[in-house]
Amino acid sequence: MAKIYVAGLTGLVGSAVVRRLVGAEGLLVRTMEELDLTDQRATREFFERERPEEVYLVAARVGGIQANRAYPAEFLYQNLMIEANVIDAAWRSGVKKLLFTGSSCIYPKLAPQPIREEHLLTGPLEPTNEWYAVAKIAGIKMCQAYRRQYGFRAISAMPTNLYGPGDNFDLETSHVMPALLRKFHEAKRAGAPRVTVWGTGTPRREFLHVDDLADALVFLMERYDAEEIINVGTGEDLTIGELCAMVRDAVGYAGEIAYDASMPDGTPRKVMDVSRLRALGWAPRVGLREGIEATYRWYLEHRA
Ligand code: GFB
Repeated sequence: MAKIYVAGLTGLVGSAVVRRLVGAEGLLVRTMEELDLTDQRATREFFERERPEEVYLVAARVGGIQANRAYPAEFLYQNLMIEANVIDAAWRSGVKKLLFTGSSCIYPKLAPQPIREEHLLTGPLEPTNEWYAVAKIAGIKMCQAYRRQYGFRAISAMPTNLYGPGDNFDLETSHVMPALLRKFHEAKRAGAPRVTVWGTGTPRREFLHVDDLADALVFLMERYDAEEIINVGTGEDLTIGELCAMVRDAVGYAGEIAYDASMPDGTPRKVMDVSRLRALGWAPRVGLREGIEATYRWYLEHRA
């Protein structure tokens, strides 16, 4: 029975991985208050003491397009420190396998679509999230370097945009899906004539339910062991305008949708080529409409 440490317990991804591993003996978790992963000494002492065998490094400072551009220093520093401390301490303490997660924003702003893993570092990044992206690319390179120099079995999975239970619904710092669910819900309750969303509605995005991601990460921990990064997604995308219509229907709002073009659109499109993961035998199970409806029910139960 392997001792498994999930770094990032309270986050969207961390809580989903813990849900997916529920019942697994030897599951090790710590809240940010219990263990600050930006603190090198505390992180090393934790690994020396607990000596986990498998590590899901899904702890990170994350946020939507506005948070990324509003807090560049924090997004770069906190993610760099978490990665450097955890990957190094894991190797020093004899961890057998570590899985690191990044995000599709690591790829060039104008990468060919769908985006293949080899498109990494082939062009300029999207300016709104370059700080976070550079930190995540450093994490990928650290995994690859520790594998090359020490034979450390570190793998890197790159998920697309995520959504689901346990998400951040703050309208300033969240991603688009929770923001839209909250905006349409509050407009319906208030009887507001329209909902204003950011940008132009024309960018395209791909969305993966976080429980599908957690399932894919457990699958990769068990079956993938290579230096190359691997994309995790559905391979399908839609415009933000189409997403607004789906969320409006799920919430049952009848008003209009207006666009605030003074807010950034970000990357025009970032749909993942998921053929590498499909070839290993993994596929998502949660459809987008079904996932949106389930997440809206979760929001209604937890919004207080
Ligand atoms: O989800 P989101 O913030 O992140 O925005 P990105 C996706 C698209 O939705 C953008 C539009 O074109 C936004 O302009 N949008 C419309 C909104 N209304 C809203 C709203 O109320 N809130 C938000 N947040 N967006 C992030 C990266 O980029 O993707 C992160 O910055 C990470 O680092 C994440 O990679 C997965 O997809 O544009």
